[in-house]
Amino acid sequence: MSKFYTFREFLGYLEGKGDLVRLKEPVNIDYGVTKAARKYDGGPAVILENITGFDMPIALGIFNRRCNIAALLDVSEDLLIETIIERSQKPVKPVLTKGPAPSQEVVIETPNLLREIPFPKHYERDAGRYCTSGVILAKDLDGPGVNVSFARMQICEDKILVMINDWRHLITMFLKAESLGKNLPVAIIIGPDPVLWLEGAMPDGLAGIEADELAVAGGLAKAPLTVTKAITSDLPIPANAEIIIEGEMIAGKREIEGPFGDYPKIYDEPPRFNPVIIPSVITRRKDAIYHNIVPAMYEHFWLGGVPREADLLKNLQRNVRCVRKVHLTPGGVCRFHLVVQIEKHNDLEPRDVIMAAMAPGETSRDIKVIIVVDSDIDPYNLEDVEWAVATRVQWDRDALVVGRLPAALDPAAVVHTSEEAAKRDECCGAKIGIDATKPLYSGKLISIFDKVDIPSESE
Ligand SMILES: Cc1cc2nc3c(=O)[nH]c(=O)nc-3n(C[C@H](O)[C@H](O)[C@H](O)COP(=O)(O)O)c2cc1C
Ligand SMILES: [Mn+2]
Repeated sequence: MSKFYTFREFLGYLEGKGDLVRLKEPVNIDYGVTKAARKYDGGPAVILENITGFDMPIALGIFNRRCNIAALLDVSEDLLIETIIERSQKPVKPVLTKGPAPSQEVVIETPNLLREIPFPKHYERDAGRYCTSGVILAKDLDGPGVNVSFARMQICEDKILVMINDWRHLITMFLKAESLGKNLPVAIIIGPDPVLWLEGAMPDGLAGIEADELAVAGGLAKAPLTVTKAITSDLPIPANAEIIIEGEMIAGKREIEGPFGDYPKIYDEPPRFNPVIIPSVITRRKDAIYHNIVPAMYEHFWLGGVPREADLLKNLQRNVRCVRKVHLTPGGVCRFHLVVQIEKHNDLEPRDVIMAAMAPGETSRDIKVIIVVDSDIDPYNLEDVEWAVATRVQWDRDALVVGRLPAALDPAAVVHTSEEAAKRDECCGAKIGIDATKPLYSGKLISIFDKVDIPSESE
């Protein structure tokens, strides 16, 4: 069995290997957290111990490095994506604790959210203070399973405005409850067992709407999550989380949310009429740590990108067997630019890969550029990928552009979407596929595509 980490155990693990710094100087809740995160972006995790006006520390950058996610699953980094695919298909049901739950040590009724928890304001034009690290638990009215998903939440004193895209399970569940005139009970989990974050970012292709996502998270850890009963609903909630906000998503209610500086490093600000959560109770550990994800930094990219790579690899390999590896590059904010490595048997396979990567799906929606490379190119080495593009592509033959496909949070697509469509939140954009593989006949001509080298006996 691999090691199972609670949130604070994982912080302890990072600290133990020198991958966590503690900062004691005062940090302002407005922009100060962003400033500190910038300094350590892509580096060690950080605990800000002194947030002005709050007793609670803030932890950030826990997934600053891709290898931290591999460490969480106790696998080597090169097996990370395959491991996520494999384990997501072997759920392990949570166990209900009979004893008191650490996540309910303190109970705060009718809370003032802005006073109780140090939610930061991250960027200049953000509409306010935001919760970026909470995963939202909800149950379909007819289904047994619990859904888990991330969504950005604009925090007001007594309510939460939550941005949920049209195609999420969470919104499907809410719309169903709403059509029956019912509110949807939810629990927002901050600082859960970190496998639950990974699960909360998992696309539909790995955890369908019928899945019990607490069990999928258990599958990732190869050990059950410990849960307890929520106070104001029958949702099972993680017993070892740092902070939990219980509440309801209110039927018939929408309010304008945003702008918000999001993962593409731009402000997302069409007028978004988003659902409203009214909190009933906050429960937390006595010495709770708030976990914050600063948008548009590495923790945000890896958390979004790694589960998406698993979704893509599974989907592409099902459709086109020559696919070996996939990489959503950090320069493309781990969403927009995809490199696919294949073992080519046939000159048309790259086109199949390109079409499969553009086919409808949660991950494909964001992808704008697909570069297909041969097995001698390392898809994680972007200089290598660029070299393949430089030496193997003829643009009139090897590029395939498809226009007017669904897109999300892409500013270049937004400006090309008609006003009428934008009103319906239908953003559409173009995608390009680039076949940067060698043609199969090349070996018969001369070895024109071979990389320069010296004889192996000279090494
Ligand atoms: C840090 C982070 C923030 C996210 N924010 C949002 C968001 O604000 N709105 C949204 O619809 N999806 C957001 N997502 C993506 C969804 O959480 C993710 O696709 C999830 O699989 C949706 O789950 P569901 O379909 O089960 O509801 C975010 C993902 C991450 C990793
Ligand atoms: Mn789901």
